[in-house]
Amino acid sequence: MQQHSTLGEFIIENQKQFKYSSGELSRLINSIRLAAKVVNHEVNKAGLVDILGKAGETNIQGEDQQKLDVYANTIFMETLTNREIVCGIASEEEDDFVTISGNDDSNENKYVVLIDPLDGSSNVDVNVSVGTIFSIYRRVTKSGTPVQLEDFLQEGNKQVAAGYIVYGTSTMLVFTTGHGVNGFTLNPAIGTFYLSHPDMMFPENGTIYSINEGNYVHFPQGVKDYLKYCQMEEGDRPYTSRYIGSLVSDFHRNMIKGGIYIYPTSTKAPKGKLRLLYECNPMAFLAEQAGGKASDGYMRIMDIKPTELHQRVPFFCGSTNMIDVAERFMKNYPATA
Ligand code: P6P
Repeated sequence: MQQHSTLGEFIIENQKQFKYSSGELSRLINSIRLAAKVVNHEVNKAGLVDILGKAGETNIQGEDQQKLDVYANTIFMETLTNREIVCGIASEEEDDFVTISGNDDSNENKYVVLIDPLDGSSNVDVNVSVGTIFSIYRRVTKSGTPVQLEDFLQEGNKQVAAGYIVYGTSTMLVFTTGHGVNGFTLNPAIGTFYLSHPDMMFPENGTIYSINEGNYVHFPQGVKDYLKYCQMEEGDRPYTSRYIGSLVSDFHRNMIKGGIYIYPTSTKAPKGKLRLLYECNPMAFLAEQAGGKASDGYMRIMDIKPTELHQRVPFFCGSTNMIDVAERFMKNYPATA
C-alpha cells in the first residue's frame, strides 16, 4: 500500500518549487507545522481546562479576546520569531505589526507573515471548528533595515504562500506555495501530518451557499437578488444553505463539495467584516490555486491595493460558476449600493 508522505517529506520533495528560497520558506512552513500542533493540543482540550472565557481584554477590532485567541497568537508569534526566518509579523490580535530583528543588526530575514491566529474563536465555547489562517510575502524593503508597513500592505497577488489549519473533527493543515493546494491531516497519536488531500480542487459546479441570512434586511440589493436566485426552483436549484460561522470550516467544506461563501457589506458592516490581509487574501490565493475565484463582488480580491493593516472588504469566494453568477447580480448596482 502506498505510504502517504508526511508534511516534512512533502516539503523536502517540493523544495525546488520554492523559487529563490534557499530553504527559509521550507523552514517557515515547518515552524507553522509545529505551532499548529501546539495550538491543536490546547484547542482540543479547551472544554476541560479553564482556558475559555474572556481574557479580560479586547483586540483592535473591539472584540472580546478569548483566552484561546491570546494563547494561539502567543504560540504562533513565538514559534515564528524563534526560527529567525521572518523580519515581521502582523496579527489580528496585535494592533500594529511586530518587527523581528535578527540576532545581529544585519536583519537578512526576507519574509513577512500575516496571521489570524484563531479565526471563529467565539465558536470554541460551543465546540464548533475554528481555524488559523496565514499569509506569507517576501519583504519589499531593503533587507538589513527594520521592516516597514509597506512590507505588509502588498496586493494578495504577491503572496509566496498561504494556508490554514482547521481544528475540526480532525486537524488539517492546507496550504499553497503557488503550485496547487495540498491538505495534510494530523495523526495526533504520533504528532505527524500526512498528505491526505493532494491537489485539492473546487468541484466545477457548486450548489452550496454560505452566508449569514440573518442579516438579509441589511444586505445590498445585488446580494438579495442572488440569494433569491439560489432559492428558486430551476435546474440544479434551489441550492443548499450551509453556514458554520467559521470561515475556515465553511471554506474547507466548499472546496471539497463545491460552493460559495459570502460575507458582503451591509448597513451594519459598510466595508464587510472580514479582513483583507490575513483572512481574504490567503483564502483567495488558496481558492484560485484550487480552480475557484475570490472577489469583493466587483473585482479580484488579490488585486486590491491594501491601505490599512486591519482593513475590511466584502468577500465572495468559492466555485467559479457560482462567483460568476453572484458577480452578475452585484454588477446590476453600483458598488456603494
Ligand atoms: P457572523 C468569525 O468571527 C468570522 O470572522 C468568520 O470566521 C465567520 O465566517 C464570520 O466571522 C461569522 O460572522 O457575523 O456571521 O457571526
